[in-house]
Amino acid sequence: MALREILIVPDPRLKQKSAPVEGVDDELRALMDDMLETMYAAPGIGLAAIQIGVPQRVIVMDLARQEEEKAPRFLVNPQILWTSEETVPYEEGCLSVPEIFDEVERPARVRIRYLDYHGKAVEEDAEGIFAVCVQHEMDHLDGVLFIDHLSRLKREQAVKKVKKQAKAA
Ligand code: K1U
Ligand code: ZN
Repeated sequence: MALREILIVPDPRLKQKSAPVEGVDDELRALMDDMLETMYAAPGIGLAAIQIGVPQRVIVMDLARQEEEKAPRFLVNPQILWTSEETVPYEEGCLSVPEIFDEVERPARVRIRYLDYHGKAVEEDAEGIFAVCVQHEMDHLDGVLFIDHLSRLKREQAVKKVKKQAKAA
């Protein structure tokens, strides 16, 4: 396993659309292992492959609390089959937009389909932080960041702040 570098805004690679994966093999599992290690180290609760510069439709997540046992999830070629009409606000963050947090409104519940770590097709319903995180990560696969859901002013301020942080580092 290896730690990978996380891309930071305004890196143009974060705006690209990721391609579907052909199948789940050992090479893809090695990528998912690297992504999980990178996400835990950050630390974060989710990571899309494009955030480490790999334009493939792959997501890792772990929503377990610190005191709980690790519960990694691997989502390959995820699709949203249904979204609730009800929406909920959640204060989101992103490892590619460090130290910026803001409220985004998204569907409260979604039904998703994906391939797991072993290539098995899974269909499940998500709600709460699982629904928020899966929608945030699936946005990454289409080149969309959570700040793209904010006003233009807030988005530009966020990118400016991240650039300033990078200069100071
Ligand atoms: O960059 C990412 O996509 C990961 C992002 C996921 C996310 C967070 C909040 C709402 C939606 C999606 C993060 O993990 S940001 C860091 C974070 O939320 C966190 C870090 C440590 C402990 C708990 C949370
Ligand atoms: Zn993100």
